[in-house]
Amino acid sequence: MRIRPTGLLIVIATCVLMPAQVGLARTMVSGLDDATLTVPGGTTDFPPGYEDYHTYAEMMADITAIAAAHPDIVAVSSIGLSYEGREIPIVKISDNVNVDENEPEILIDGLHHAREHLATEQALEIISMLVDGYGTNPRITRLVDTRVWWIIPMVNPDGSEWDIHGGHFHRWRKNRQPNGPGQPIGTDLNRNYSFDWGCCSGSSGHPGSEYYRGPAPFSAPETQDVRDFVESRVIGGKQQITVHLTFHSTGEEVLWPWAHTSATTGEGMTRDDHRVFVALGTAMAQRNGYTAEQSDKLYPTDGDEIDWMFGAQGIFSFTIELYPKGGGGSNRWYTPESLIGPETTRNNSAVLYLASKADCPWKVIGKAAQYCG
Ligand code: 3K0
Ligand code: CA
Ligand code: ZN
Repeated sequence: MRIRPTGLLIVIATCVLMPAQVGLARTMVSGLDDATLTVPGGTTDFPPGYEDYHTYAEMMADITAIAAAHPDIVAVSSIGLSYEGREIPIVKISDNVNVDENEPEILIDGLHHAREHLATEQALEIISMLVDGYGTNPRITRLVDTRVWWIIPMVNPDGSEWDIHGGHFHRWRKNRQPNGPGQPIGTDLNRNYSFDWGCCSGSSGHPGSEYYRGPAPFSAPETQDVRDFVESRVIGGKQQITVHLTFHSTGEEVLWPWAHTSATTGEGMTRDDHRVFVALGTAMAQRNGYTAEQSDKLYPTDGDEIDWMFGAQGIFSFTIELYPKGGGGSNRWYTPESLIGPETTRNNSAVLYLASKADCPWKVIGKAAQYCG
């Protein structure tokens, strides 16, 4: 096996994840005052009845504890800071986890959108599934041994904390980056990626919009962090990550690129690539009971993550919209905590299926020999 240097990642020392974690972030960031680094309004938990959801601090404590209990297969590091200076952690799961082995890689992220808290729970459930199944479930053991899993449970920690401040929900979507004096706050992180940024009426140029794309591609620290991490996985000219899932809510959908156009080919997407997307997406939807379709069919978006993942990095990338199905009203993101378990474990089979294809996604259309030698 090829051994590589650790590269760009900074391993978070265990001390960062204790209650003093925000203190450590403070030492790493200049020019920020205490107010920007504490939870707004002194919030310590989710609103009443939703306490089973993970706050940023609880998420950090959980993944650190899991890594400490399973140091052979779990490592936590950071992809960088949010606008307000919070570390954005990434969990690596694989055998020989401290070695950069030459194994197919799968990337999973959650919570681009602040109020979609179930997405963080989904990422944490996948971590638990892998760790609990390792050594007991043969399929999971094999998929940990032969893959590298990268999991970013909370891309938008500032937004998540803001959404729960003051003991009630705020239906917040964007990050918490200011847009200048007198302007509304925040960028829609899922409109801020550079691939065909702002091309196609799938985002807004107005800071007041929920879908504000930001003043420039990758103007948000959080999307920069995701970009820099993914680019750091290009080794010897080859992107090591082959498949990617980003979790959102709501709608119960499995969505693939393109998101900005109804075209099924072009801009680097071949007919075979499209067939791979349809095959993988349909197979995942059979496993979780969701609807499978091209992202654009839901509504066109531009500057979104999956278009960049495939268009710029060649990664087979899907948006999964979690429970509930369509409709659901203006509080549809706030799924009762009793459903966290059933509605996240529901996706385990789809996730394992995708990981099983990470060695050569084209094998699902019978073209492994042609594309993967
Ligand atoms: O790839 C996509 O189609 C993203 C869909 C996503 C979005 O960014 O508009 N839907 S959400 O905002 O309701 N989670
Ligand atoms: Ca490994
Ligand atoms: Zn979303």
